[in-house]
Amino acid sequence: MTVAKETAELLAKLGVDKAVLSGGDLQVRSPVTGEVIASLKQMSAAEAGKAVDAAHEAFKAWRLVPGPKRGELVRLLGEELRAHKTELGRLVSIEVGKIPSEGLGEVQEMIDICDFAVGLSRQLYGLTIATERPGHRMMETWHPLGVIGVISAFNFPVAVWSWNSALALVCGDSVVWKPSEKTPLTALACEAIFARAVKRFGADAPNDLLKVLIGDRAVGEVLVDHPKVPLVSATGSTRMGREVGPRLAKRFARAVLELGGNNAGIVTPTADLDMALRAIAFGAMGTAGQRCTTLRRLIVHESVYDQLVPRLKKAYESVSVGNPLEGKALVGPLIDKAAFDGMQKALKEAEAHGGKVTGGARVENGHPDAYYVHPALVEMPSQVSPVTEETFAPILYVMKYKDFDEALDLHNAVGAGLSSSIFTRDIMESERFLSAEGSDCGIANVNIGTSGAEIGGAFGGEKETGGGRESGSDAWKAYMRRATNTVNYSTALPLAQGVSFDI
Ligand code: UN1
Repeated sequence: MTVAKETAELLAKLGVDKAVLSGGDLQVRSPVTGEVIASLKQMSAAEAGKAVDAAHEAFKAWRLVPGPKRGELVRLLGEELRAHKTELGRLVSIEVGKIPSEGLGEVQEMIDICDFAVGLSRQLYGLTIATERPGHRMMETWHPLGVIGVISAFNFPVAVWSWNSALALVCGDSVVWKPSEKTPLTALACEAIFARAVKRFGADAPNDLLKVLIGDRAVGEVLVDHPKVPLVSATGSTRMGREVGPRLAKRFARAVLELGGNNAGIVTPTADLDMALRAIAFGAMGTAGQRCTTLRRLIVHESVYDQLVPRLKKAYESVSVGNPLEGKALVGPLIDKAAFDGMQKALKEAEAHGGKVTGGARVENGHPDAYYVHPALVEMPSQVSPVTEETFAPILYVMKYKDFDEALDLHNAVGAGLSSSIFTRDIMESERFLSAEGSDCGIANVNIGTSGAEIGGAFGGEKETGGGRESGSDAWKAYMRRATNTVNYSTALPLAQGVSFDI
């Protein structure tokens, strides 16, 4: 069966109307074979604006539904995702090229955040605060915010939507989603799955709680500039964030930006090298290097360099690269030719700066429009460009260090600040890495890799990663507005700070 045919069958099972899959000019390709698997119609900017207006009407009704009841809708969404995990996971593999366990893992991440949000729906707590005035009570209340704009990237085409939407929905918000142009089919599948949850939920769910915008940059811009969208959560490159951030700031809208990562691991003299090797291999080569949390830099103590790096090179040389749908390879394709070209350019530049490259060549598989590569390990004499930049491909730059302060300096000396890790059995090193003078990233790990975070923690990073936090912990607060309330239940009117104003 061709990939296109399998895609059509999966979409039918997931409940996507066949009619929307052809007749448009947005060609969707599977990176697995490079073949076109659908041609979608794109929305105009005017249609996108109407979608936001409709979602705003939905918000006005949804904000009045009690939080725990809103949680019930997300519970149903989690049930629908469980029921369709196999099909949706497979569709992720087809549209993004992920190996089966990673396609399914992405859907599991959606189910997990739904469970989290259901619990959260009964825990949207505000504080009661001591007031300085007698006969008064002060408290804070969290209210729904409005239409939440979600702009997502190709590499986690459905999980990132779910992190934002599960929280937004229990917080009383509606969602307008602009998926990557490279992965609109998984978005249409999520829309159909969500529609089923809404149907089961019944009449208390307004229409238009979720709108999906299929189109290019122009429809994304509608979300960014629309006065009825008080928060845009955008995942993508730092370049994209530099455009989106100031536009949102201009109209005082909130931004949750989850941008590039240039994540490093430090391997210290006391590291368990077997464990480090496995963690590095998954972190750097998994998902073909196309996670924002992918391990891109390895900073290795000179005393263990010659034990670790030759073993790593062997792992790079022997890793299986190939068709993820056949289920044996560990590394699937890059998303497209541009990703392949970007990788080759970075490798050339690294060589020009004295880098020694292992791997990096294209793997032919009989599909001229599919781009499979051997992951590349590059031993670098120093941390210069392209090491300092994020190249969205499986390249791991390896560098040596002598003393721990130098390792920390190297670690923090890049623009991005998403994820980080240290491999050590020395508690002082581990604690320093996690301390105020240690890793400057939003995620800092010990004896595990940089990627594969669980949904329970807040996800995001500092500096050029954009500063946003999604998913667990108290990330929900970005999706609500806080009101501080003071109630006077006395018969007097004392003013705060001892001010008197007797008329
Ligand atoms: C991303 O690449 O945009 O931590 C998200 C991880 C995944 C999410 C990655 N849970 O690798």
